[in-house]
Amino acid sequence: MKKDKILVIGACGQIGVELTLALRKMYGDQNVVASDLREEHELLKGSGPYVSLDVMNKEMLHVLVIRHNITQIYLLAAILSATGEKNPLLAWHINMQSLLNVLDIAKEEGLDKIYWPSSIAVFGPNSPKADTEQHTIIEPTTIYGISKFAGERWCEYYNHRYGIDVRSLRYPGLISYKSAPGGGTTDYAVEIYHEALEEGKYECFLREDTYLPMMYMPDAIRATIELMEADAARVKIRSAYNLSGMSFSPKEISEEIKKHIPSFTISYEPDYRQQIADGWPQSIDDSAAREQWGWKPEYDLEKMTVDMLKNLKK
Ligand code: NAD
Ligand code: AKB
Repeated sequence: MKKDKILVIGACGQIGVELTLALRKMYGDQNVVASDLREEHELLKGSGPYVSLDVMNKEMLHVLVIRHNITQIYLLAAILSATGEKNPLLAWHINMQSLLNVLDIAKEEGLDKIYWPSSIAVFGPNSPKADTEQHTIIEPTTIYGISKFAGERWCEYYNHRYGIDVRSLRYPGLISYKSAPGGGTTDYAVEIYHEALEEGKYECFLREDTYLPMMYMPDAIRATIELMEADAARVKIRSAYNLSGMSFSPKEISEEIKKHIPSFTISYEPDYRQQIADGWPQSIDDSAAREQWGWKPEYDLEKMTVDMLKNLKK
């Protein structure tokens, strides 16, 4: 069992619940402190320490880090793309200030490692659409993407200037069944499984031909842990790594679901999220992650669909 003491901020969100449980398995239940604004998630209850925390309150965060002898922070609290467009100034404020609070405390307390996720949302309409490379045109047009891009620059700055061991991934849209997604453009790919089982039909807020990069949660959790466990010398990119799992459109995922639920039907009613999706890549080139720390995804659309439907039926 490892000696580190970890704080997960935003532990009750879509990624936070599963990441906290995975970290507790590796580091020991008592060595992973979960925290969030929300009430403790059902799946976390009884599995380890939980603290109610607003990451915007830097003083409270600092006290918590000292009191619990924290050595690593995973910062997952954020406002995602669709919610961000409804209140851009709030999204900017929360996404930036939370990161600055964490980076600055890491510097003051000499923390060992920081994890903060970026997103494919850093890319914009002028970026290449297919196999979008690590280093290419990055001109995000959503406030979420702008905040992620600025965050990447801050991470690299704190690494180069102060030697903070910050690591980051540009997650694609994440699909999972344990904890609900929170206000993203890729959320349709989670909702569709729930509605297929509960209603037998789904009205999609994106057009049928909207290809987006996606990833099943077990792959995302493994990628996060593999990046954080990698030798520091192998982590050459200190902004954020491109990460790829699979790419599909609403039509393709609906056809995959129909193989299991033949009566399932889908209809399309694109809304403001279509414009967000249209600005993002369709697929991602993650060769830097593969070459530098050995990343390899395990799930494709077919394998993920079998697992999602099996688990949601339970
Ligand atoms: P989420 O919205 O499901 O969870 C975020 C959690 O943060 C929530 O439980 C929320 O209550 C908490 N939170 C919000 N404000 C807070 C505050 N002030 N103090 C403390 N906690 C607060 O998000 P997620 O999908 O789990 O995403 C986690 C991170 O991963 C975010 O940075 C997000 O941008 C990034 N990301 C997610 C995806 C995805 O598809 N889920 C894709 C790319 C990047
Ligand atoms: C969103 O849709 O906002 C997120 C993301 C891709 O960052 N799922």
